[in-house]
Amino acid sequence: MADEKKVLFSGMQATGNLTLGNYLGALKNWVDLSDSYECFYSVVDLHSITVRQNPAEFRQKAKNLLALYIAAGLDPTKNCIYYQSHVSGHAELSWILSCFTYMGELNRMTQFKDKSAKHADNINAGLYTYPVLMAADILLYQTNVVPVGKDQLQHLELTRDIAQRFNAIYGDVFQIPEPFIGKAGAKIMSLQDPLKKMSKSDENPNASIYLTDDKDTIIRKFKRAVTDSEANICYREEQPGVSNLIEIYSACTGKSIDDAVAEFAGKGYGDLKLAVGETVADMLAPLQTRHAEILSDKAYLDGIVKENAEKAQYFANKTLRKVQKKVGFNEKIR
Ligand code: ATP
Ligand code: LTN
Repeated sequence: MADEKKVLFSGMQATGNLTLGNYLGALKNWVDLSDSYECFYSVVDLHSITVRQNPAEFRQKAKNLLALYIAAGLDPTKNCIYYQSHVSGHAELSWILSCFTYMGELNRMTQFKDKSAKHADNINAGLYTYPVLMAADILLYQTNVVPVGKDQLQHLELTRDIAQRFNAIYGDVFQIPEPFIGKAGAKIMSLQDPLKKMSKSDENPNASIYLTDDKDTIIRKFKRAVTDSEANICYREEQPGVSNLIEIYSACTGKSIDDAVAEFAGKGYGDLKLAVGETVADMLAPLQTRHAEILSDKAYLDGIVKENAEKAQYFANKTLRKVQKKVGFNEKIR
């Protein structure tokens, strides 16, 4: 790439309202990293149809998500922000890579196991080959780093294995990507069951803080957060609920875990919950305002979508052509 910056790729699915977990575990890190890399941030809509979607709602959710990337602070003139479905190379490379992926590898993927248990009536082949499409997303742009939450590490390991396998046969075609896990907020837990990760598909709305929740809702949800009966604010495995609140506080304020714990020494759980609630609400307020502004400006958003899809397509095609040639497809006559 022109300025020799390293390449960063990441994506999120538009399958529901984004949660504080998505923000602290992914989006916030994306913004922090965006100046240092050549960045591609995709709304991975191809991945989303592994679960049934209502078309009209899905279209709107994907648009909301794309606007949220921008509202969170990603400059769409510097970062390539686009819909995965607008760049055909993702699906094309995915097919090729699926021929270099073993069933045994896919059988081990925990996300597949979780999602098949959740959607037992629709265990489709796309759900199964989902990690191969993810590998294609990453390898298509010669990505160096992939910022994700801890839950995606297994998919990234598989991506590296596929890339190394392909390179061992055909030479150095793919860059081998590294995961990037943020220091704070790598795994935000459910407010109702602190042993489970906060997830946008959780049926209990009190379990998650949505990025669109207003201040009252946020404070109410934190007040109801499940803690324990120790009545002592500590950050330790035996107190997962309280530790999660501390983790959230630390990720939002930038304070270390130790400083956060020290700040609440001698205080009660009620004080902690209120402080965390207010901090989160204040952090989200400007993002919510900006999000509404972006969504109301159709011409602006359409321009971004078009320009960035073209940019992504250009880089994607470079890798795709090389791969097609390496595996032995005849060249297209142009
Ligand atoms: P779903 O409930 O639909 O599976 P999800 O909320 O788990 O969704 P994803 O779309 O799978 O979210 O993930 C988007 C990004 O957010 C990924 O990088 C993922 O690692 C990160 N992420 C998701 N949940 C959390 C969490 N609780 N804590 C930290 N990071 C998270
Ligand atoms: N599988 C991821 C979303 C995703 C992704 C990617 C993340 C699809 N393609 C490429 C990083 C890089 C998820 O469920 N969060």
